[in-house]
Amino acid sequence: MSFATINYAVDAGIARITLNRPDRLNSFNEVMHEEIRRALSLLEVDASARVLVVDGAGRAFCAGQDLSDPAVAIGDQPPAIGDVIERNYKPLVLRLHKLPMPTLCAVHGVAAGAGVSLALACDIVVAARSASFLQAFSRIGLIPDTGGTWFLPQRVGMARALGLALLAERLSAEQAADWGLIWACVDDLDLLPTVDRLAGQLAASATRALVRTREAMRAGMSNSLERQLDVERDIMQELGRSHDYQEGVSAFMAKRAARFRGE
Ligand code: T3D
Repeated sequence: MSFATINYAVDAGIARITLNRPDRLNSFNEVMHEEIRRALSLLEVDASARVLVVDGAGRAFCAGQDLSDPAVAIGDQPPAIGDVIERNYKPLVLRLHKLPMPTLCAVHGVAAGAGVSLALACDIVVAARSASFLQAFSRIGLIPDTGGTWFLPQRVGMARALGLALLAERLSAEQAADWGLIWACVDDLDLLPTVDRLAGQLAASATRALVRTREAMRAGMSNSLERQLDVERDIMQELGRSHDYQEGVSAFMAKRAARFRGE
């Protein structure tokens, strides 16, 4: 299947969605949203895919919403931005959150607006040292969307989340890693090799255990300790019956590398 605004490929268990509108800094327009939806539909039923990598072509990761797109452009009538969110951004975040595989985002150049939120919707974010994160929303009279008001306070705490959102100053990749917004900041030349290495590691891991870990941690953000212990018990019960648990323990006992199937 061919795409005009993204690249999508699956190779050796690693699926990759590359935002590909470099002349507009990979900002989202309607076509790109529609193509990402199509790529996710392929991915959701692709049993060979064990990890998703999201990255961007050109000099930036993603500049958020394409402000010149007719769907949001300023005209005689005010745009129905809530409809755009409902149609495009909300399903994007929810589908990424529910993918049956871990997700990894590589950020280079600038990530702005919904571009930051897209990155934060992924499980692991690695950024090049020269990258930056910009909560551009308040500059145009909007609020952090695409989950921004959920991700930011959870990752960096309310004081920093509010500072980032209200002041709309660029946050360097190094500071983002120091604050816990992202997993790691690496030298620019190391970004691709690092992401490839991590993607390979995740693709060879016990996929269901990774996905259940993510689910459990999210549930733990709103559960009581007692309820969370129940969640953990139930997931452990399920995983204890999996091939990958048997394989992991057998490999450990035999002092060999595990060959997980990811089922
Ligand atoms: O209606 C709604 O908005 C609903 C959805 C909201 C979700 C959101 O994401 S809201 C936030 C939208 N994004 C922004 O406000 C960011 C706008 N862009 C910028 O502030 C800057 O471009 C950057 C800080 C990201 C990068 O700056 P710089 O100096 O590196 O690049 P540049 O020269 O500004 O941009 C390069 C080109 O990309 C330029 O076009 P040109 O002059 O070469 O023809 C610029 O207009 C274009 N571009 C960058 N971002 C966007 C964009 N075009 C349309 N929409 C953009 N978001």
